[in-house]
Amino acid sequence: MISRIDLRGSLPENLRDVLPRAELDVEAALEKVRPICEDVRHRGAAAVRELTARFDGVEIQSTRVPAETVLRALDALDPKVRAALEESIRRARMVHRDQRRTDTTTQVVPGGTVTERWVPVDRVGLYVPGGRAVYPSSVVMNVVPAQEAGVESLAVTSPAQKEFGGLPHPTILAACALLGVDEVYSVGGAQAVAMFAYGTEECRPATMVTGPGNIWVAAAKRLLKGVIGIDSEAGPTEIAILADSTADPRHVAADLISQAEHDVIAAAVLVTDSVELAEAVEKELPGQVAATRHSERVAEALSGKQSGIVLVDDLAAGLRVVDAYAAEHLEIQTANAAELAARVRNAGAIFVGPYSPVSLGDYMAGSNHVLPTGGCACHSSGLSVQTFLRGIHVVDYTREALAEAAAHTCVLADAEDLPAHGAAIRARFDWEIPNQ
Ligand code: HSO
Ligand code: ZN
Repeated sequence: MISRIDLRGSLPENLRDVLPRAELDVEAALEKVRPICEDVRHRGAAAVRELTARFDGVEIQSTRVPAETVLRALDALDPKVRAALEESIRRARMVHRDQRRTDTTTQVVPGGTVTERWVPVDRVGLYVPGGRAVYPSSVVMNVVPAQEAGVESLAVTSPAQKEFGGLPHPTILAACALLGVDEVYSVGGAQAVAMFAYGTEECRPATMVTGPGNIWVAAAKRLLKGVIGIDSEAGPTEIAILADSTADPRHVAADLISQAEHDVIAAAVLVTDSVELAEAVEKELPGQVAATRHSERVAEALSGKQSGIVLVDDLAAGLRVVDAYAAEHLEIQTANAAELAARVRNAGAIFVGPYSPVSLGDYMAGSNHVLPTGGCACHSSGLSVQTFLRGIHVVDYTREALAEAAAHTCVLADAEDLPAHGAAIRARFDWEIPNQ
């Protein structure tokens, strides 16, 4: 069901290469996505509607969902789902509100200050996947940080669904209504990213597009980055668990299955120094997989080459492995979990101890679940308030403070053979550089 990778003995130099990982060929998708984006650029909403008919199999009159339809979706929402979404929003708001930045002013010299001013981007397009994956929770995870950052204009897009008359899934609409977002589009795939990048008659261009999506969305983000700001390109979901002999194999198996449930190419990796735990998890998996609703999908994900159980000599080696892997989600299920977690350097999010499973983070912990995948956690973070802010340096020097910096500035300008830079300083002092 799940393969074993035995790294006992010494760890190889090219650790990352020997670890299981899903391959997603975004480069290959670029060629298919390029004409789609060009079409939207030149023909606007008509192109978006035609592409929706071609790829989603549904004719839509307008790409924009009427605001009343968004609001009305709330009436049909199961009250239990509503209460759970409200609690999810409340917790996410608590965490993201605390991420807000305050401007800082540094006095470099008397009369010379630099202020870092945090300014939200003007308008954000948020992509929420549809189709097999209907994730109202992802609406929460995208919208809450943008709102807490102070973004004024927010638009959500999610693929048109045939069975809902070309609208996005009603739970997605209801989640938008709960969050106070009434600008919603029934557009998915690469054409959604192009719509936000270039704008159409029905949708104003956005400054930035964020949110997870399939390979076409990832390719369009890569292609249009620069025309529009993007967050990271989200790939298939991954869970890594670092566990020792104290971990409960039933929990470990359940957690691996929980993220394998997302996709046949989702990755589930257990790293352990305990052969007994590895064997117990291997024994536990078939029963739990057979009993789960999406057992075929889960079985395919677990037996794929992107998943596996990695055996290591000790937890120090385990730490090196999980750092090399840089998982989207990392659970630590060991005796001294908090202490080990503090030593991890690369992970999208870390889940500490037996009572912090990834599923909690997906919905209710208050943390964000839009996280870097594919090893990008070694250089990128998940969505946060920071994603939607820019830090602008505001430089304010008096004549005296400039005079004090003039000589050094002119020396560096000359050293770079850029004398006009120096002249811009000297002009202010009748072309005389004050002596140091
Ligand atoms: N685990 C997914 C997010 C999600 N799970 C949404 C359930 N719904 C990627 O972090
Ligand atoms: Zn999940």
